[in-house]
Amino acid sequence: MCSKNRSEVADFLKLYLIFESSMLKLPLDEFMEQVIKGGITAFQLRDKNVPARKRVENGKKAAEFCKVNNIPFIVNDRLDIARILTADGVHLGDKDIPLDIAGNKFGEFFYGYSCNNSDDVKHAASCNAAYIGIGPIFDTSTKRDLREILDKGKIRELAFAADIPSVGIGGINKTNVDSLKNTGLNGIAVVSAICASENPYRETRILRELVEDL
Ligand code: TZP
Ligand code: MG
Repeated sequence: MCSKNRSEVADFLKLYLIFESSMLKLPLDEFMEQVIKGGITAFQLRDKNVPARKRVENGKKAAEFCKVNNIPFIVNDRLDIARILTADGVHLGDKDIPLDIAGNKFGEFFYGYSCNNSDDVKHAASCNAAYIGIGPIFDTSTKRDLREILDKGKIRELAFAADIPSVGIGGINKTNVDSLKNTGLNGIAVVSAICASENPYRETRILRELVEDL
């Protein structure tokens, strides 16, 4: 069950790092040290470009860093991997194991749900999702089969459509965070801006400062 209340969730969504090991420019341990020092507030194991065995191995290391530093550890798509790694949360989308079924069967996690329209938001709310991801906000090459890019009006509409904390996702980096002000988002989720950086500490630090003004 989600042991976090609404305001704790809203807080940890500030700077939500979604991890892809294939993008890293430095060893995993060093990367984790840097992003934690830089100020990530949540971590998601996505790591879709490596086989499951490697994903679990990377996840084990990353989860250790998160646990010691009190950072929520969330697994994308894979409830089996979430269980193996004793994750705090699981993030699902419309193509994954249905949120309602997962929530009933695997109540040990809190859930995040990807939303691109108001039906998605209604679904997330009816399944008691702890938070929603709203996007894509900008174009990005990180994800294939990208859904429709949302304009600021739509982001605002979805962010206010349900009383669930929300995080924006898709192509977000230090040059465009400012444009998300007053959209009602509680924070940003990024993959390449941090994972592909030569200096993850600096990048994280800059993004963390920027999101304080959202
Ligand atoms: N869902 C919507 S866009 C996206 C996901 C997982 C990828 C975001 O990656 P990046 O590199 O931050 O644009
Ligand atoms: Mg998914």
